[in-house]
Amino acid sequence: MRATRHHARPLRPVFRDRPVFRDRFRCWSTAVAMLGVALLGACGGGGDGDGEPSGATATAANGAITVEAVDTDFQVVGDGVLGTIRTAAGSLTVTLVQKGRLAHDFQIEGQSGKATVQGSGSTADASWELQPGEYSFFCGQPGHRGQGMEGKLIVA
Ligand SMILES: [Cu+2]
Repeated sequence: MRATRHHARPLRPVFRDRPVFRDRFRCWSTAVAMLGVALLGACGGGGDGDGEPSGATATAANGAITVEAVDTDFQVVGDGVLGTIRTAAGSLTVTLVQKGRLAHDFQIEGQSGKATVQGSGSTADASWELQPGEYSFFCGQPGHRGQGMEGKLIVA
């Protein structure tokens, strides 16, 4: 039975003498450091209020970002609930990856177009041309947004 998606990960390098594991650890620790920066960024706004989504902030690189759809959240690839996406004005392409069992989509409030995934492991993408501003992103499947499949999109 593989009922959970928990991965036990070592907290510190235990295979210092073995290059393969050392490299793997370095990669992993870089990811953790990046997530830490993202979390700091999410908290660094100075308490600007109630509308703040919980979860990590992820920045789209070169107008593209990959988002995982888990059944009750959007997540940053690798780990963590996605709360906020930051991107530069212009084109944004979101690749949605199905990591759950229910159908999911990714939409931006007030913008047409969406990426929809169905079967396990499927991917879909959609692109938008965005002016600077704050938007909301969400899953439009019935009930999903209310369960937490939403976040903020900051276009600067
Ligand atoms: Cu959904």
